Amino acid sequence: MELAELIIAGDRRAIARGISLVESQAPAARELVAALYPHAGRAHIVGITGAPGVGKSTLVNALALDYRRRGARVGIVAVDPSSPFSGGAILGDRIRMRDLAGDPGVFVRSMASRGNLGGLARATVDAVTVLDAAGFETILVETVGAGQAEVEIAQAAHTVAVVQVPGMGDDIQAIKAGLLEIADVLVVNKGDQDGADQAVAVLEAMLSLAPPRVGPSGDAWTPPVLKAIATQGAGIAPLAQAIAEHAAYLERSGQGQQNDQARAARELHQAVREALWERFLAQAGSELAAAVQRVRDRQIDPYTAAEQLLRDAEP
Ligand SMILES: Nc1nc2c(ncn2[C@@H]2O[C@H](COP(=O)(O)OP(=O)(O)OP(=O)(O)O)[C@@H](O)[C@H]2O)c(=O)[nH]1
Ligand SMILES: [Mg+2]
Repeated sequence: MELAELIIAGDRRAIARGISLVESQAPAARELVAALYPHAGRAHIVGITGAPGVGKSTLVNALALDYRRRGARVGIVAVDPSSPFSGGAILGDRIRMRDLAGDPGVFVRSMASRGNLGGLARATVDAVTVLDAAGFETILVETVGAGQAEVEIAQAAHTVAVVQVPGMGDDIQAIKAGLLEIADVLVVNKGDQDGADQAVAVLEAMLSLAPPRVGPSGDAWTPPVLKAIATQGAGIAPLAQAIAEHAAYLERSGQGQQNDQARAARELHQAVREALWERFLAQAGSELAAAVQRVRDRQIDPYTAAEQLLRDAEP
């Protein structure tokens, strides 16, 4: 059987090979994604994002156990843009996720950046496609922070949970504005530490200042702020519930369809940009390097140089 067929049939070794392939971004990865794409699109994709050490992996682990208790198959992708090598953080994730080891209804995979964040975002989206096509109903994607790659990854999720911890107190930089914007659900984890209720209050106050999020049907979504103690499994069922409510909101409000449309446009536009650039590079060759020198020496401005190169590269 072909790799794609094996993945669709849920073969674990094939899934692992498929993810390695998309991670390598080798030419064969495109063929695999092409074969899997029509079979994906059924999973609910949940992004779990937040600063290093806030407890994302512990939360993901607890959430996955909760989903498993209710019989759903769960795929997990942990993205670690900070570590270009397979470093300690990833090993840590693997160890913490040991509760799930050996469960055939769970598939856990860590992805490292190898120094190319754009490539990481794409590889992660493709890895999610592999898990989606393999029939995992819920896919949890753990990402750190709010850099460009994380925002891209978050945009690929249907529901984004942003994780914070107490102790941000009066500190106004409590949550980066960008993170608040992408949050569909907010979690104050480490609820066993001082200041958790205050952190919840601060986030709720910030949310009350944000414009209401109204879907096409006029139905609004207000991101809930939940408290959790991931290490004790506390607050996990309400988090799963909030994620399910957001999924239901996406469906009934038409917002989900609108997001899907925007996502499809973004992914296609990005693919066109990349394909055009690659084609241009293949044709421009040494002329591109020569043009860079002329721009550097101010013999020509970048815009005119670009026009000339594009004209010359025309097929
Ligand atoms: N006190 C307390 N500690 C927690 C809680 N949740 C997680 N931790 C601890 O916080 C530390 C970091 O947890 P992780 O789950 O690895 O956090 P993370 O956000 O995935 O970390 P990175 O992936 O490295 O960004 C670990 O020592 C956890 O045991 C909690 O609810 N309360
Ligand atoms: Mg982690």
